[in-house]
Amino acid sequence: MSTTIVRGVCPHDCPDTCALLVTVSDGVATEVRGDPDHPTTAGVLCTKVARYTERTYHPDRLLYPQKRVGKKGEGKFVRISWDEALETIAQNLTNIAANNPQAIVPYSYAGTMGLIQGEAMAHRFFHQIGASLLDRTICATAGATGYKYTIGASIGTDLEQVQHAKLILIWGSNPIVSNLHFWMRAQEAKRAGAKLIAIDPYRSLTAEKCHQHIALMPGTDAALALGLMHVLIKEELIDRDYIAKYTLGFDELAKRAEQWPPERTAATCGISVDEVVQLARAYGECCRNGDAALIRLNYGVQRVHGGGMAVRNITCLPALTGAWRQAAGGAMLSLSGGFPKNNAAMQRPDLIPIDVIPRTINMSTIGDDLLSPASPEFGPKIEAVIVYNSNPVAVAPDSEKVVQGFAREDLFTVVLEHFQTDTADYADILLPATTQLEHVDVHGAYGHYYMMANNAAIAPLGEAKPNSEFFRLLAQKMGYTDPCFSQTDDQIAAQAFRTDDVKAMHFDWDALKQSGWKKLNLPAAPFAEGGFLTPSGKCEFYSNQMLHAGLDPLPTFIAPYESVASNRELAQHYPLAMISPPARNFMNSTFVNVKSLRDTEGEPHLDMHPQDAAPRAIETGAMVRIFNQRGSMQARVRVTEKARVGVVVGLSIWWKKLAGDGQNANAVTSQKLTDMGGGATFYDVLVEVEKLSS
Ligand SMILES: Nc1nc2c(c(=O)[nH]1)N[C@H]1C(S)=C(S)[C@@H](COP(=O)(O)OP(=O)(O)OC[C@H]3O[C@@H](n4cnc5c(=O)[nH]c(N)nc54)[C@H](O)[C@@H]3O)O[C@H]1N2
Ligand SMILES: Nc1nc2c(c(=O)[nH]1)N[C@H]1C(S)=C(S)[C@@H](COP(=O)(O)OP(=O)(O)OC[C@H]3O[C@@H](n4cnc5c(=O)[nH]c(N)nc54)[C@H](O)[C@@H]3O)O[C@H]1N2
Ligand code: SF4
Ligand SMILES: [Mo]
Repeated sequence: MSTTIVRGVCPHDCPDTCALLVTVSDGVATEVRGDPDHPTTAGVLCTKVARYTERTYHPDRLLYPQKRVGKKGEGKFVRISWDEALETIAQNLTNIAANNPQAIVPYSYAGTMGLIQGEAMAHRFFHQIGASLLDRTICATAGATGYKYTIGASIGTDLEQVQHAKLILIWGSNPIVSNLHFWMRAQEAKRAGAKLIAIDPYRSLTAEKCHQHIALMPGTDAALALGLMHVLIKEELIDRDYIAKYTLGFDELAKRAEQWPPERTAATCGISVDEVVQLARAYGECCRNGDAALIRLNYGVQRVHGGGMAVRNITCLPALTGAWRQAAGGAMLSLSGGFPKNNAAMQRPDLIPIDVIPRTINMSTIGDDLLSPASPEFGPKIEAVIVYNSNPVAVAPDSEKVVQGFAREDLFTVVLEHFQTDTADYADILLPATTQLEHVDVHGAYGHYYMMANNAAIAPLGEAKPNSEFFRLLAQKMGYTDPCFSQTDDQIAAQAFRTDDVKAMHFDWDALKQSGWKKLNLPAAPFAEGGFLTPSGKCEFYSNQMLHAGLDPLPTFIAPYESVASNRELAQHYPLAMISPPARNFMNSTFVNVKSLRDTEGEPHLDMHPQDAAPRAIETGAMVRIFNQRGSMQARVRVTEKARVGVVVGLSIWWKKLAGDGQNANAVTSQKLTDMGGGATFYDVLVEVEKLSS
């Protein structure tokens, strides 16, 4: 028996991007472990990925190409050859492209975060054919845009500093679930005396373990940040020297913050005046004492109408107090901007034909877009969708529309997948993709600063192929001759980062494959002496770029589209705010079909405060219908004070076909977009809840 250990990377959409050690015996992967030598992984994986072999060798894996024989959505397919599959796809796309290639739309997100199996060969292919572009907004663009206006780029506090912080605000983030290796370091800080404060409408697993939990209403974080500024400035808990040297627009900001006394802030956020004042003092005094105050804000704050502004306002705080002076202070959202990715070489936008000006489809409005007729504003009707690394029928908002769109008889749909997901049921051609154990990839990360290499540990199962190989073969079938379409995955990987960039320190793919990981060359305290990446080089309290984009150039509060305070008419029918953040044992909709993990989650639940449950005669264990003007879903209620009054919580994202009623939380979410970045507003939803009779 031959046993080897292969170096890999966790491919999932998680900030931690863990280094894996895969044990392979006689060609079979028997164990996946965290690399104990990788500084941020530290030998620890989450329960989901510790079970990666269970997912890889799952009896339901798609192992050969199939074509649809039943109705769309019915899920009936028959086996075909790869050649028939490629021939059918090439024919359909050629016919559509002859009329207008913009009728072809890619749909992908972060099933894998790998740069090769993500958007390298795929982008080259869609660029060459002249397809519509896809704006990948479903997760992070609102916050990324707000952060960029203020700080300049997605760069922040290094994860490897977190254990030195003395105060950590965990703001719209649930790291026990979604950022485990941050949580490990936050606990180290806690043991060394740090105070942890969670700011979250829900008493999440993380909030439960913090010293304090401030349960504000969803979508009100921008107001809380303004209230904190008010107190910090009024009580002179600010760093005048840092402000003078490294920020822009303090006087205007101070005038704006003047309008947000603790009373107004508390009323807007649904919290107490004391919570506002004490939080500002804890933060300001920590910075004043020269201790590190860290804000771990995360995407939970930005899935609402004013989500971009919320992130912007929060990221003004560390510049106001000089928290950036400490390496463990400052703020963390995404660290992806540290990586000198070579998108031009990987994705080849230069291949777009000169006579094509591609339109951009926003992935968060795929429901409406699939149902749109041709028009001068919209462009041609969508005639073909190629889905890879995503499960839109489960994850995209306003699901009823998404389903109607994918059910269109005149839409040609290709899905590349590991499993027959909710989306796969609507495919005309369903193709088997390899998992991370079966292909090569190169990764950056968004929660640490290591470049990472994934080696293939085992041969592809059945007839599965990497995404890159599918697009390579399709390009050949289409007769594309650019040499980039014959590059191997290793050749593509070698171009992933700019080899001459000091940050990547002469990136060398062969060396990275051997070592598994290498840290970027970045300063420990990125903004200790300014050096922001904004146009002014300062932290921009006042942003001219925002003014030009038609936004308020100063921090402000933008109310949710749907809340009791901002939409009284709607709230008469649907008085409860609903959020649907990630469940611990799922990764978005991935792993929902792994039985051991699904069994741990049980069934779709709705957490509801006793004061909201009692008037509806709902008790723990009752089945309820959650509904609004867009749709409805069923769940089993847990009456608990974990949900604050006025907010119900349904952890997500279930496969619809594995839920009793064939629905999930996206039955009620909306396609409205955030204030900036065109993001989805998953946590900006009003619903009503009623008990089902039996
Ligand atoms: N186990 C697991 N890990 C995951 C994922 C998963 O599905 N499962 N998904 C991955 C992905 S794609 C992402 S983007 C990240 C997401 O992980 P996070 O960035 O942590 O974001 P969310 O889980 O959306 O929300 C985090 C917390 O924000 C709270 N929240 C909701 N609305 C608001 C609000 O208006 N204000 C405030 N202050 N808090 C609010 C929620 O209750 C939740 O506890 O996690 C990644 N990691
Ligand atoms: N209600 C609600 N909806 C949400 C959210 C929420 O909090 N609440 N969160 C939103 C967020 S933050 C995100 S990021 C999105 C996530 O949306 P998606 O990125 O669509 O994430 P997944 O549901 O995990 O689907 C990824 C799919 O890719 C497949 N896959 C993985 N690796 C490969 C590969 O190498 N090749 C191919 N071809 N396929 C592969 C997996 O099997 C899986 O089915 O969901 C969003 N939707
Ligand atoms: S999902 Fe996150 S925590 Fe789990 S193994 Fe992957 S990178 Fe690590
Ligand atoms: Mo996400």
